[in-house]
Amino acid sequence: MQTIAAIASPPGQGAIALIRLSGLNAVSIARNVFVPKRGAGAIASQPLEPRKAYFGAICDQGEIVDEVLLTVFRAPASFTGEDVVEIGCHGGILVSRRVLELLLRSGATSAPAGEFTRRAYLNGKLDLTQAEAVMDIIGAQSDLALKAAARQLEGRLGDWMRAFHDDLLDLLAHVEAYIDFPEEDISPDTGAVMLGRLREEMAELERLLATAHHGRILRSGLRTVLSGPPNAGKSSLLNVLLGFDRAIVSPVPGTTRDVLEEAIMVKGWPVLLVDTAGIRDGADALEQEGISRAKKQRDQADLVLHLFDASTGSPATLPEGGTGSLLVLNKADLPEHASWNSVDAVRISCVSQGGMAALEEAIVSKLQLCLGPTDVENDVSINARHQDCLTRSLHFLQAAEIAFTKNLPPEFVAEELRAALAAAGEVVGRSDTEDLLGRIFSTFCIGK
Ligand SMILES: Nc1nc2c(ncn2[C@@H]2O[C@H](COP(=O)(O)OP(=O)(O)OP(=O)(O)O)[C@@H](O)[C@H]2O)c(=O)[nH]1
Ligand SMILES: [Mg+2]
Repeated sequence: MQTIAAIASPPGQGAIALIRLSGLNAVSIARNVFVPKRGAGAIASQPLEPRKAYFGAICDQGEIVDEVLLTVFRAPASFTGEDVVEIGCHGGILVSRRVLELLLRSGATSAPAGEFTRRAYLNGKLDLTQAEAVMDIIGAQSDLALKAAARQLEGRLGDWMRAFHDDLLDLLAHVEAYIDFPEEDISPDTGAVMLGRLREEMAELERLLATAHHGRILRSGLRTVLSGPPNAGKSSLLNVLLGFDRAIVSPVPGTTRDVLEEAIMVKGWPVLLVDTAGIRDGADALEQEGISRAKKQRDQADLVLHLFDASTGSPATLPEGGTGSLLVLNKADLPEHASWNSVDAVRISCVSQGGMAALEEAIVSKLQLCLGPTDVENDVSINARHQDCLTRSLHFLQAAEIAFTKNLPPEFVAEELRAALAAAGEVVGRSDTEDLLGRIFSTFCIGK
């Protein structure tokens, strides 16, 4: 593997920039351009001790580029599991680029995106869920998303998956034993115990799969679609909640055509606001396209804010209430039309901004309803990739259950269990054949 180098801090100006090297030649490449000023490392023949910060200069053919702090981490005790050197230079765009260029000229190659974490995974420092958690931590937009990502980095999901994997492997080992010793029939008692265990595993998996919804809301926000007739004030509300003029607002009905999406925080919860075209009959072809997009968005929403202009009469039928629906009456600064008087709704005004706190409260309580009885402070929450692997795993377990209940030969059950293991193993990124062999021949007492 090549020794890689990259600027690890974000582009732009700051107090400090961090340049990172990883690979077999990381230390020798760094030594080519680094001249320590003090301490043992200042003598060229003496190695740089790991985990010690050295003050010195990065030099280009004798000319100082910048004064830096350099730290060496020796394999395998580093983030990537390889030799790693971190160089903290001054946080200028040009200076950090110059340091990187020097390292590349001295033999490092430029690291592709995610390469440091990929190497950490390949070297067994992280499992796949932890590698993903690194990205989640960097991308976290809310306290809760950050907490969930930190739990995942800690290995909570990985631990869960390993326990699940081991239980399933045990079950498979038992089934395999009956394949290897066909003269021993599975007794009805043993069969019932095994089926019971299989069902327990399925229930566990279903519980974990149920956190996908929760995980999606934490990662990308509660998908909240602003829907309603033209001129109700949907785009105005988007702008008020965002705090700046994002969408065009006008008294002409049918102003919004395209779907606009913006992420906001509502009392610490991530919400993805979606502004859509006003829905009405008799629109021209262009507006019709907007309306059909608006309806599609409404169908995909976690929460629909049904917005109406309270100064005009209410429609003959009001949208149905429920977990994913909230009735909002706008323009409360104007006299309310009598037809709304007995209607239970959140009343707001985008002009006076009255009622916004109540609206935020209502959105958060809907969000909590949407999440269901999960413990957001403690539960793991899976992402879309995990959901895909685990859904496939569950399908194979269901097939195994059918094979079991139909008394099919154990080969059929084993086949499905193996497929379920492989699919679940993709979550943390492990291969199973070796594991299974180890399990059967060491811990499982097959020679009885
Ligand atoms: N008095 C009053 N007028 C408002 C309020 N909110 C919006 N308006 C006005 O209502 C008109 C329509 O507002 P928009 O936000 O463009 O309405 P919309 O629902 O996005 O309309 P379409 O994009 O056409 O579907 C504009 O003239 C706004 O200034 C409010 O709370 N009070
Ligand atoms: Mg609009």
